[in-house]
Amino acid sequence: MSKNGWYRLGTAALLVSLLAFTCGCGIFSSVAVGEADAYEEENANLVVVGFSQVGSESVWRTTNTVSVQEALTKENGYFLIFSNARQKQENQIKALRSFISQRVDYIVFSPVTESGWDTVLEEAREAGIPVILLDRMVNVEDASLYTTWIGSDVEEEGRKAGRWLEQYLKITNRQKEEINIVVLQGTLGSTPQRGRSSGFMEIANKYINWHILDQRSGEFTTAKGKEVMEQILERYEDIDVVVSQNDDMTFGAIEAIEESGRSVGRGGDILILSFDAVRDALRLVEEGKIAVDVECNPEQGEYLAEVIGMLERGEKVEKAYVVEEKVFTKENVSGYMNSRTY
Ligand code: GYE
Repeated sequence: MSKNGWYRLGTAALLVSLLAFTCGCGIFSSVAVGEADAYEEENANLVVVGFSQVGSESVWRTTNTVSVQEALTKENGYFLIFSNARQKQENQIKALRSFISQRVDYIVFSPVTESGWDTVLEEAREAGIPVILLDRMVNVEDASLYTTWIGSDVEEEGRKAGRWLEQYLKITNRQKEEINIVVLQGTLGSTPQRGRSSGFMEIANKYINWHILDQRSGEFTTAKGKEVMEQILERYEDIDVVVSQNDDMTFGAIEAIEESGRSVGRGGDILILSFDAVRDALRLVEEGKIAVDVECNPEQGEYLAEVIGMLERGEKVEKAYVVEEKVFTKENVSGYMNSRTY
């Protein structure tokens, strides 16, 4: 449980007791019956979880998927039904309805965008199935339509990027300069796009010399990030800062910038501010190509298992669980390179 910190929930002891609870049944009590019956009995004791994931648009996302799959294993007492929505809300709604008709014990989902969930969540409630939101949020009239949410404070992530730029301009004596900024946004209407935008703007709005030249969506992917950055580079001669709302778009943006003959980095033409902090991006922080990378922790599987364990035991859960995150720059990144697994 030490990985990235978990400041509102649980202890290692809680996780250990969860494992003891979920592994203790079925398997050992089935010795006297036939093999098929034993199999049935073993599976009957599993907690059935339907998980609708956003897609596989980024390294962050695939790490998040693996984290859930590794936590909700049969050995740990779970039967996981996984569904990949390929970044489409209609696919997620279909997946949720299919989980409802299969009468799963829990629905877990990371909503691609925030709006449009009221009806299907009502259906889940009518079926008596608790819904756990992972990573992204929904915007619903009635908050009791979901049981709890586990994720990151993406608004604070946006502020962290803004504060870094504020400090950097201060120490390099550029506070009075006109600073031209472009924002590569993630999926429009998604929690990280909205939060990282508003958090960054909260800082940017304090400075009349920070100009947001343009904001466009690169949909959290490298290909789209590159395409959008190319268009922006053609349109604007003088860009000082690119705020790219995830590392995958950053990889594409850096390619586009370098192909246009401009350079990235503190001594270069354009400063890159990025989010997620996956290993390949941390390497670019080390090389100086990404000026700052605000961490977003995708390893939420253990926390999810812990929360389901609490619900299984009839314990009260909080409405929100937020994971702790760091900020990486050239100054501190080397200490973290070896332990980064994704
Ligand atoms: O930053 C991005 C991903 O929702 C926080 O989604 C997540 C974001 C993450 O595709 O890489």
